[in-house]
Amino acid sequence: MLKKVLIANRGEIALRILRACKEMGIRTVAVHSVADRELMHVRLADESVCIGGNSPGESYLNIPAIISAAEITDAMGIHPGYGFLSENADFAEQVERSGFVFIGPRPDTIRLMGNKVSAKQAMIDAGVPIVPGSKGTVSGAAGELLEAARAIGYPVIVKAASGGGGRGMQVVHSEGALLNAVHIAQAEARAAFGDESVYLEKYLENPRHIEIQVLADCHGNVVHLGDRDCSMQRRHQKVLEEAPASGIEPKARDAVLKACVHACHTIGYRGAGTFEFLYENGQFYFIEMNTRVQVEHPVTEMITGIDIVREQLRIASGLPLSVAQDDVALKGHAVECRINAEDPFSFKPSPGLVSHFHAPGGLGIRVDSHLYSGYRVPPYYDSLIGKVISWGETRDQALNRMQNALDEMLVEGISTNIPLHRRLVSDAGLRQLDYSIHYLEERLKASL
Ligand code: MV4
Repeated sequence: MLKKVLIANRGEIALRILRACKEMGIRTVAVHSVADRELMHVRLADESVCIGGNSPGESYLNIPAIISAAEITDAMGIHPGYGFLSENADFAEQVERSGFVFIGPRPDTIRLMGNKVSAKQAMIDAGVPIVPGSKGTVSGAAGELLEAARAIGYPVIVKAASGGGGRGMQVVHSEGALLNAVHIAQAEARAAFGDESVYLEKYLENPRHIEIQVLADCHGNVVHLGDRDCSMQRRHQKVLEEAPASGIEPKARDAVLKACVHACHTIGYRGAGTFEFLYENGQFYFIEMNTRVQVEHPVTEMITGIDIVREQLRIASGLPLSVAQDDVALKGHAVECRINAEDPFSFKPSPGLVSHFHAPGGLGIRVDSHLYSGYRVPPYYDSLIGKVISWGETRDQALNRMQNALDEMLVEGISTNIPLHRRLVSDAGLRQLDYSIHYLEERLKASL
């Protein structure tokens, strides 16, 4: 077992990783920026190292500083959390070359999935259903583009091969708009990722976003932990997630779960991973794979009883998964509300002093948050200040418990999106499963 782990992240996920390490008897090293000295996990870690200034580039994205911190503290493994360097193949490679264990997939797997075109090809080879689209990347040549789009059928979507998470996409409804959209997408992709390659897909108008959690060890064992529905989003930021996804065709779900497990075997996947799909008219269409622990992993933990971070630490230690597929039972329903320090109407970030914090509780309620009374939310990082997760025997019970939890929760001194969540969990469209990925933005326009 890894004896000492460096946590290369901040906020709630750093605390989440620290809790798993402590439970397993693994010593912890917190690395933090100047502004993050007062973070809860920094106080609780066995050792801490200030690795640089407040901008992410000076600290949480500063590869030499993080590896130096691992060297001086004699850490064995590095857990990247989510965001920051978690899906940076070069970081994973440098971690391993420096003699540490990267707690995640092999660097070449991260690279394979980081390029959305090679990820889709890997899924084709493994028999995972994908969104129909161009065969690989497309050049800017008019003839090739028009032919590819005509074969797919309009509307089409232009995506950056190095993109993901919704950046640099263009929807095209007719032939006349195609060339210009491709050129815009290429310019944006070059500016954002230093890689102008783009590809085309059939644009699905009203899908849901369903994702599948997997775990794979280095002994050839792979399990899936069921699915999640992450359709409730605004500007590509998830707001509320659930497990399991409701109202999915059982045959299509069984098939896609098996296909994901099979894909892990064919690519030799290692670690925790998430297959992202669009789901429309009873069909799953793969779009991307995430090679990290996700913000919404707790909803899966709540319905399986499996600690995903603990499994990551076991896998990185060379141990087998603690469960076989037959041991994985999905029980009840879980909902997660992401709590952000932001104005609930304008969505403007709201950093500052949390004068008072009171976490909700009760049966079936979990709070993953680094907040405490007197904590100052710094303005330099994303606005997630915690997650409230509820579990119930049924979806309605989970949502009712969430309603109570949100009513109890107090975060004073800053603005949060708790008022938005209180309206959302009682929203008729959400309760009746009558939504797509566009639902929340449409409801917000109608001032939910
Ligand atoms: C799509 C799509 C419709 N059709 N691809 C956005 C984020 C990136 N991961 C993929 N995204 C989309 N890809 C096809 N072929 C619609 C979206 C999309 C979306 C996907 C998931 C969750 C929220 C979304 C919001 C807007 C658009």
